[in-house]
Amino acid sequence: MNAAQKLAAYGAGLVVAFAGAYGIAGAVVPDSVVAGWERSSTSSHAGSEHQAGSSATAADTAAPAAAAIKGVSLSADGYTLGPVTAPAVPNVAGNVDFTVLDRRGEPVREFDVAHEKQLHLIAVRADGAHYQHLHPTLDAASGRWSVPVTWPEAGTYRVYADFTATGAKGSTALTRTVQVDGASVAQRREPTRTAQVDGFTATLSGDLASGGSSDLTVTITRNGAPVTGLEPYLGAYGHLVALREGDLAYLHVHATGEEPRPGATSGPDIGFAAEVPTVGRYLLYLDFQVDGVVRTAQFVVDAGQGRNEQGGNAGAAPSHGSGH
Ligand SMILES: [Cu+2]
Repeated sequence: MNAAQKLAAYGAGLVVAFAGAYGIAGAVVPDSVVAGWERSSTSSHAGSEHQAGSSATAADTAAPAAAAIKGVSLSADGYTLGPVTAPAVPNVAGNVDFTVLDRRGEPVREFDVAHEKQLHLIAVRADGAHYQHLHPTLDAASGRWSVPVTWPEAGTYRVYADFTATGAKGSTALTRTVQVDGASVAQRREPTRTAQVDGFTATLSGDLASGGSSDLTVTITRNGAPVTGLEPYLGAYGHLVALREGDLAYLHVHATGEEPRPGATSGPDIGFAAEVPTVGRYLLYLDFQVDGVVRTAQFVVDAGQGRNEQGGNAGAAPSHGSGH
């Protein structure tokens, strides 16, 4: 087939190509992975099963991966994040207010609970500083979400609404920018795998690789001693958000392992399965809870090229343990 014929056949060819991929690669691409592609979900709960079969071509795997990139648009999956009102200057308490609109422009009023909340709101300055993870409340009558916020410094902030509308096939992450007036100096982001927060030290181990699932472990210590009192937070012992430096694409990564039982504790390790779409630098934010207080540790990690993107197999499916 020459280039022109390929172009002409491209639209129909997509369907055929996927059907072919299922047929040829059915033995090496688990149904759960296909279902994941169809949901365009970045959830990593099934991460251990994500591996590209050696018989699948790069094109077969590249298209679903590209479709899974979230949090770079104010509109996706038939939903739109309406205008966001927020304090316009730093150090003034106010509210972040917004609605999620459906295809007809009507406010969405019904949401499913995911990770214990109907909607997760992430706010971070464009340089990766001043991360906040908030849980707005919904006015069910109007569909308006609201949560108190104070911006610590001026700058351009990105806010992400991560939600599953009732009836939707999966979760959606929409984003807008919020401008906070005043002078500001951007922080430079260099790779770091150790974070100090409130006397806790969080250390990240494991490597990020593009195109597949990467196992990461965060170890929490306090004064050099392992912390074994990690408490469940949002249905896990840790809550990890990854943003891709450059476009701040949003990757919501959750802890691996069983959902903790209420009252159970864990530590000092928290395991994650992370999927990053490309090589490059990623900003990681880990929320963890000890003694009822949620703290955030920040890491900066450079992702290398995944083995499955070099034509080989992604490797054996890792077995995921939860925190120990
Ligand atoms: Cu949340």
